[in-house]
Amino acid sequence: MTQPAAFPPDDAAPLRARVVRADRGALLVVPDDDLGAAAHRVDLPRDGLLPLPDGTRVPPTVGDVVDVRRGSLWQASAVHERRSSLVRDSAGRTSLEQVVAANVDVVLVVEHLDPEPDLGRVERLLTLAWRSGARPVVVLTKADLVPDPDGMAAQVAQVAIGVDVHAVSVLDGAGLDPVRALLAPGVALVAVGPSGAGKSSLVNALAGREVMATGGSRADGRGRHTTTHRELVPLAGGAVLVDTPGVRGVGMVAEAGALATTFADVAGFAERCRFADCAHQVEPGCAVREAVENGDLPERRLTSWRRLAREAAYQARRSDARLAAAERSRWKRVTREYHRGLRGPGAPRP
Ligand SMILES: Nc1nc2c(ncn2[C@@H]2O[C@H](COP(=O)(O)OP(=O)(O)OP(=O)(O)O)[C@@H](O)[C@H]2O)c(=O)[nH]1
Ligand SMILES: [Mg+2]
Ligand SMILES: [Zn+2]
Repeated sequence: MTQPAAFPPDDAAPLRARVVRADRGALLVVPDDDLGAAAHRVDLPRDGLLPLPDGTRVPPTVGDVVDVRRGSLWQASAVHERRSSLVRDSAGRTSLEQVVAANVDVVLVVEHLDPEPDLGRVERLLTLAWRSGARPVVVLTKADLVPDPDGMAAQVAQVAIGVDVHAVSVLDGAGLDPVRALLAPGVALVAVGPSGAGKSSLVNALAGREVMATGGSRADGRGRHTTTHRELVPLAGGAVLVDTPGVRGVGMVAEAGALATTFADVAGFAERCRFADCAHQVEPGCAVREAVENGDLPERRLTSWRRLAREAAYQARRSDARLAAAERSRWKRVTREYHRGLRGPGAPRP
């Protein structure tokens, strides 16, 4: 990749750059004040981590604002505070969470209308989106393949409380205008959803040109991921969008507030339960179960809430256990250093 002499400047002041793509040892970045510019490669420290303002070292992710300096090579040296981070559960070596995208304003929860939308998946992705600090918007794709896209959108809207739901087709352009209305200059979006939902097709429609490869027809309706890495794409009008590969299962990341926002209906009834810590199972005076019995709350909402709440609780325990282990090893180290200090700097080991 070519490196114009002016990028980054060859002096002490770091350049603010936006991460377009994060790979193991290197980043692709663009100048933060010119997101449509050609991307450049910068190296990462050997451990692949960069410090946040509070000193924590994290793997930089797509959408991050990083400081880039010129040494013998172009090097990323720090990550700026993230104003939002879309986090998913990960079985990663160094962390239980993966930041899918940082500094996004809008999370597009992309789900197909054909095959039928999976409401549980929409609820799960909405919860991740609410937790991120960005605003979720649901985009239902392939409206051209179903007879009543608006009726289906209305059904999905019932599980997407407080969220705009748009049925769109990239084939005939139906429904795209309200999505385009989100694309103000400087706005960053991320598209999440299952493989084959049409995320990359939507990105291309919004960009007005073929920026991402899209999948061919899939005889079995599943399997092959067309997009294989996350990437920040400049759209028409100065907005940017992170396209992501569809993921089969997205684990929950514990966060009660986000769950209560996604399930504002359940949370509303729960305020009237007799016990503040009611699990809406067998407790007497449970207003949530009563609402289900009266038909005021669809039963699948309660089932769905239970499933995600259980998962979030499991996650919380897992991350507590990990924190406790980290704390123990920190104390071991501190104690060791303390004893070493008592022996004096040059003292021989016993
Ligand atoms: N009929 C119809 N087909 C669509 C529409 N949007 C996408 N498709 C088709 O759906 C298939 C999958 O589209 P992609 O955009 O590659 O899906 P994706 O979500 O990016 O998938 P991954 O990259 O694997 O996560 C392709 O064959 C598209 O042509 C639409 O609005 N209408
Ligand atoms: Mg794709
Ligand atoms: Zn209850």
